[in-house]
Amino acid sequence: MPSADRASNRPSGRMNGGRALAEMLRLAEVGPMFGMGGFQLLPFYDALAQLGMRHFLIDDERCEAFAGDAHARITNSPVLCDGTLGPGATNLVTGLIESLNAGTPIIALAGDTNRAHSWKNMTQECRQAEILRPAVKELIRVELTSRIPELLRRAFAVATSGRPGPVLLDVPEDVCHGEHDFRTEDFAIDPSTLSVPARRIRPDRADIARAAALIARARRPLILAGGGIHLSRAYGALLGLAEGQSIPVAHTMSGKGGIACTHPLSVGLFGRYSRIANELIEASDCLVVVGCKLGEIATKRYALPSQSIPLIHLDILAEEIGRCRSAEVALWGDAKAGLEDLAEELTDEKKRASAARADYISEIPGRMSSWHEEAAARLNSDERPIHMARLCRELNHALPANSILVADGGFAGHWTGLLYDTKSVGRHFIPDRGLASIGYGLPGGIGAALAAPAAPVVAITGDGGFNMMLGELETARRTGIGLTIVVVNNAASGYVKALQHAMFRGRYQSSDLVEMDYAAIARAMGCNGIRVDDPERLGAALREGLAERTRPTVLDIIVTRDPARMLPAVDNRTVEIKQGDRVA
Ligand SMILES: Cc1ncc(C[n+]2csc(CCOP(=O)(O)OP(=O)(O)O)c2C)c(N)n1
Ligand SMILES: [Mg+2]
Repeated sequence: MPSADRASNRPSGRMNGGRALAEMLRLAEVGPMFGMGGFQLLPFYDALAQLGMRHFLIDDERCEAFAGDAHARITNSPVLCDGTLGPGATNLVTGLIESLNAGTPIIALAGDTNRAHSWKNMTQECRQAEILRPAVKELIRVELTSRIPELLRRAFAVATSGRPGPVLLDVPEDVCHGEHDFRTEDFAIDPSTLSVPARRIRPDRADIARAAALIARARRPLILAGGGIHLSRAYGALLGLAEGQSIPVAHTMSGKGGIACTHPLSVGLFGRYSRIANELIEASDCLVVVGCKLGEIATKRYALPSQSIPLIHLDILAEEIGRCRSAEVALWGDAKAGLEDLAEELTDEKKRASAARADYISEIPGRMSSWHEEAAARLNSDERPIHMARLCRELNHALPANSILVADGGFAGHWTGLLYDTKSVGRHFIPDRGLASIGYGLPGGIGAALAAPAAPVVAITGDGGFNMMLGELETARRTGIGLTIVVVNNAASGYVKALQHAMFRGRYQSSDLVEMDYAAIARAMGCNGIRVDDPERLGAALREGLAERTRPTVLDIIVTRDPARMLPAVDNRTVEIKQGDRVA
């Protein structure tokens, strides 16, 4: 909505706090909202009904935060999640921390006690503001009905600026139910704060010049791209620098899709799991890290990259630079702006760089095909139960370029992080690497399917993660989305079982699950359900799921139960793991 229309559309007059909240969200054009009601926020629900706004009941508040997180990652605009006093608010914690760590813009609402009675053992009362405060970028307690528009405006500004994140408005019952005479001016909204990035800041010019000089001198520069590329929508700028200067690009799990995995300059995932990227990092003489925190997984527990390799670190949060690895040049700024400035500074180098780095660039296809040859037996395996690598290969074949794969926190995420290829730039792979909770897959898939109704959306989850969230199949069905849920059924908390196999000589404790028929469960819940134990049937089953546009399909995939073969890319029997080591 252009600002003029927004201004003429503003309400005025006497209304309650819930209505004021809804009116502001209407003007902000937030996408679908997710929540579960309770008494405190009911005026808000009533206003949504009167205004005809889209709001989805979710069966567990943790899931609404996950669904909202995936939705916001696709649209780069904040999503609203609401929870009632006490358990509703505390259930939001896990999902909000995912968004906080991943930099996803979210506006959360929590109902709180009526201040006339608080701290007198009111039902469901707890110290929720203190519990939620470290889970969000900012917690705003709303003390006056009259200040609702102003504080929601503030929430958008915080959620979408700098490193984005979740902002929670804690709204006491009497503030939500209370009334105020509002003026039209009260409902002003700054359109630039309604999507990420709200504002762009450019790195210092002198730092850009130093970084460009370092890149120009390098024979084997390499870009390490993180999730910040998506938040900054830096796709064109990344490709411009990579192609213009002949620099390959490796990515973290969250950074997958910064350039298409199928692009000749993409060298795939780096860090804990890698095809050829880690060896290229070790052989590099200049690393350009963009929108990436260089945390545990990206650095193989801080073993990568070696200290001797000069590193340029571009990040929107100045204090992230140098946290895990010192940087030769610190570029504080927006990823897109910084990459554009680097490319501009290096314009005169283009010709020389492409000639000087021709041999370097031509190594990549050779290295990739050696990796493919080595991995072929796994990727093409026709064993039963199904090999995880074969499942990833079938996903690569069946999913079109515009599809979105949401990956759960268990093995599913690691396997697909390593082996799944996005065929175009953008958020086509969504893993919950902020907090790496299991259970994100199904609700994340719901959020993604609502955000991109025209795109085929697949959520891949472990059976443990799916068990956690089974109730949300009801939500998925009610919303009428054509989501395909791939359940990696290994009848185990596989990650735990694999580590117990590798580190504790197979003394398994609390890592087995009962074998379930998830396809039958799905059918009983009114969804499509297909059980697959033959790898030859994977492609057809995926295509059937993708063809369902109005109800979810659960593909129950029977995968290896051998704990020695559950870790991606590693056969545990050949890996010596010492106590204290982490391999996954
Ligand atoms: C909420 C939460 N609890 C525990 C963990 C630790 N964890 C990581 S993977 C995993 C196993 C999950 O089992 P499943 O979803 O079946 O995936 P699998 O590893 O078997 O593929 C666990 C328990 C976690 N990541 N999140
Ligand atoms: Mg499992």
